[in-house]
Amino acid sequence: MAMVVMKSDIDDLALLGGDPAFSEPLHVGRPNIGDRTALLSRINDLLDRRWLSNDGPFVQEFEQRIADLLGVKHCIAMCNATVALEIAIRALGLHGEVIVPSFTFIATAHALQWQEITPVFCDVDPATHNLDPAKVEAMITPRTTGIIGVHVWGRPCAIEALSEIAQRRGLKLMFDAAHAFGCSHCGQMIGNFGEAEVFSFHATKFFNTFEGGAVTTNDDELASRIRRMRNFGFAGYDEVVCLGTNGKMSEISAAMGLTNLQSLDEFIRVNQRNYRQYQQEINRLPGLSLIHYDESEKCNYQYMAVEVDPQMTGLHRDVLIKVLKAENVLARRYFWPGCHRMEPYRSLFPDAYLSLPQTEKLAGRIMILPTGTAVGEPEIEIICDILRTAIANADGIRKWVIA
Ligand code: T4K
Repeated sequence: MAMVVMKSDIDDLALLGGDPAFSEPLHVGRPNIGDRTALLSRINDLLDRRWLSNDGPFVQEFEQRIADLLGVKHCIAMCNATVALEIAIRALGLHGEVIVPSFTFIATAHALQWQEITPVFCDVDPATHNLDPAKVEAMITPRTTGIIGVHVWGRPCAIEALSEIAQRRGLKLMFDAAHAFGCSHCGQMIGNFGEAEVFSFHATKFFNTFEGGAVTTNDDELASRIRRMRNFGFAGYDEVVCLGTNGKMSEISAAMGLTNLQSLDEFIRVNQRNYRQYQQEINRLPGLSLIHYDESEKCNYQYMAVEVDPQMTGLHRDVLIKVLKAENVLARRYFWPGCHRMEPYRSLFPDAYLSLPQTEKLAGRIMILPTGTAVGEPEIEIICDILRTAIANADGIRKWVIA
């Protein structure tokens, strides 16, 4: 990655006419890619076998490896996490209303609405960015059948509190664990909680299978139902026993997954190193705070989520994102503006924001900075210099942005 000057003066900033710090864009979701030779050899194998999909040997091996890694009885690999969510939701028999956070990727809500189940948006705890269990109970109505917690940034939800509510109120509980592959809670791997958990192995996740996802569960009967639903409802060659869809993972995705599993520890090590560097640098900057990862648990450190307090920085999060973009640093605003402010939910529930004050605040303050194997020490140092220079010159930048 070619770079130019360090940023120390307001005139150095590209937004104000300086040269961009990076000659090529620095992305948040740059894929981690493991051993190419191993991947190409697996691709040769699958081509030689002429077995490209439909529960092939790589998919079976991949599922077994994931189940072993997570210590869970069943892993059902899927084409992506959105379809995996849809299938898990249907297999659990959810209907009517389901409580979800609005502070999540749109797929969590869409997976419900797609099957005409109403997502009821519940506010999050500002300390964890996850569903606030104290607010969940008030959202339950006679139509509620379940709760979907999301382990946002890979930090586990309030699992015990949500389980207690679900049990007491006779609701199903599942988790969108799209961010939480490789993370643990109280020493047990995410993948074991609720009735089922759903992972994403999309290209932008620290562990990817190009596109992909999985449902994990310790429930034998639920696992069989999900397997059948993933394959059109087939129970044998000619026998269809239920409604199903096509959620299958392809062999080439499983080949990528098996290859990337070999580098999993390395990907996590790099993310952790980046996290520690960001932590040191960001926490010295007034008004910026990097989320805290519990290093006593297993953690993938994949999202460098920074909360911007505009009162202290003198700059709104969106202005900082503009400053970074001019330097070719493509920070992201996950999950702005919140699902409730996106269609169809904005039109369906125009007043939802009234019960989502923490979601609204967070969605306006979080920015995600680049990490992963495409980012190293020098890049992080420059990104933090840009932020430092911008905050130190907040007045000048504000005048420039307003002009
Ligand atoms: N639940 C939750 C909580 C989720 O966060 C997600 C997905 C899901 C469910 C559904 O999972 P999947 O059905 O996708 O398996 C990205 C990802 O597409 C999405 O998977 C992810 N969450 C979400 C948080 O981020 P976008 O719209 O930001 O993607 P995009 O195309 O803007 O890419 C992000 C950055 O990565 C860009 O700067 C470009 C870069 N990039 C992207 C790809 C695909 C690369 O450098 N190389 C690439 O191959 O959603």
